Amino acid sequence: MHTKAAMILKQDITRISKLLSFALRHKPVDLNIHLDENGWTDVSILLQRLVEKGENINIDILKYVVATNEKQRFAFNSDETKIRANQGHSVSVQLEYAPQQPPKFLYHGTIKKFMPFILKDGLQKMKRHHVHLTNDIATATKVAERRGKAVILIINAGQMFLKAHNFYLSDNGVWLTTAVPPEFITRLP
Ligand code: HQG
Repeated sequence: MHTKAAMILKQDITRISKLLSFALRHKPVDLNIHLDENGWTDVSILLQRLVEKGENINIDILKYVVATNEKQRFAFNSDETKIRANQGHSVSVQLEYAPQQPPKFLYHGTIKKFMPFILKDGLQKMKRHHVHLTNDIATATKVAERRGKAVILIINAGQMFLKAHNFYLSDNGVWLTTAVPPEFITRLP
């Protein structure tokens, strides 16, 4: 299915994926595209803009980039005329994920220097729409290691849920919530 795209270099895929992440989550104006209120943008216009930017891209390559993205950061709509980022936005969009019951425990990876603030104020969404949580320690560790030595926090999501905190599961398996108060956080020894 992806044969036409098979010759594209890994570095090209990475660059296109980063361009997409940035435009679809943070700054659509950089690519001169428009996101609708649910974060979707028109695929043919997006392709045109990428070509104008000098990218050697077509629909097959775009599908390949989306399908092979290791964190499944992007999704097409059902007829593949629109594309959006699954999570991670700083621009205001309604992803419309339905609230759902989380596992008893979730994890968040951070670094030591943020700990005094996190213990005092809890986990905050900072520049994004939500706090990002995972159901496995390995992913939390990877997220933390973007910044330094990992500190892994265990989030008592079951208790939070009982106390009416909403949780959402993004299409690429990231658990999202608005904030995690300090009483639901313990540090993994
Ligand atoms: C920290 C990447 C001070 C928080 C990753 C984190 C993830 C606080 C940073 C996704 C705080 C925010 C999200 C508080 C939280 N005071 N610092 N009260 N509360 N923090 O990038 O979770 O590659 O917005 O611990 O893999 O690191 O973009 O969140 O260190 O899935 O797809 O503030 O981004 O995915 O950083 O990462 P971020 P995150 P993508």
